Amino acid sequence: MAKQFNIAVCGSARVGKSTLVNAICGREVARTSSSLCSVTDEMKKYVLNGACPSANNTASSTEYSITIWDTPGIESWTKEEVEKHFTKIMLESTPLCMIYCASPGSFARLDHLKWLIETCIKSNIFCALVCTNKYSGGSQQRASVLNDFHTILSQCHAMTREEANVKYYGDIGLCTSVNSIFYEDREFEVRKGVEGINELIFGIIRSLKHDKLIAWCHTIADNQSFWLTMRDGIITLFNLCRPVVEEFVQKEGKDAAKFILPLIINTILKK
Ligand SMILES: Nc1nc2c(ncn2[C@@H]2O[C@H](COP(=O)(O)OP(=O)(O)O)[C@@H](O)[C@H]2O)c(=O)[nH]1
Ligand SMILES: [Mg+2]
Repeated sequence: MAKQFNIAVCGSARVGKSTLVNAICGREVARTSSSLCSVTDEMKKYVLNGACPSANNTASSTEYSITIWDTPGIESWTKEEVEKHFTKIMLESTPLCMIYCASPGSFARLDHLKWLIETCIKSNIFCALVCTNKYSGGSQQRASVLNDFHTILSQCHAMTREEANVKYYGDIGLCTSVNSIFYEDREFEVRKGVEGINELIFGIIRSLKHDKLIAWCHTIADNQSFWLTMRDGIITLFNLCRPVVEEFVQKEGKDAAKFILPLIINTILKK
């Protein structure tokens, strides 16, 4: 039987949740929409299936299945809606990570987000708060979203690190801003490339442990750009956390190592 993992993506309609999921996975997993009438009341699930060949190249492989839960395109997140949808996700699965998206100027209510984060902390679910489509509003609006994220996370845990535009709050969560696809504003002649995606993925890698880390690596396995760009950082990181990996291998047995090592080795060897 395949190992099952879940990731929850939350936030209002059209803030860029589906676009972010595709940018993280490095391929088109979720359908995005520019249409204003794209609002549906359905919970969407994207299932990534795959198998990881064993380290010694025998025929055996470990199968895995990762479900990404996309909350419905509701217009505004009332407390009841947030609780209803997230409780539904929690009943069906315990996500390894909750990715909350808000774009500059979008409707983001701190009290709702606080409930969501507190619920996640109780269940040991890592929270990544992302200011999506960062150039879609002014820099002040962007700063205000990031400031809200910082305020709410620092109420739960003091900030422990800030690096590459990512703020970390212990093993509870992080916050950052991204531009998931090319941005162009013809009127003001502004053009921006993809920004912050690799840093977000890397931030989550360095925050998760054990089987959650493995599942996250599988989620981003097809993201060539990430593995190529962040190669040096990944090598350093896995050297640094070697004791943890060794402890894990001892505890969980060789199967776990077979699961993660080919993935890391393959990506590190790629030029
Ligand atoms: N340039 C740019 N456009 C984005 C970004 N994120 C979302 N969009 C656009 O915003 C619209 C809504 O995005 P979508 O991912 O469907 O939002 P969702 O309803 O939250 O899933 C689409 O037209 C996307 O192309 C981004 O980071 N950069
Ligand atoms: Mg969507």
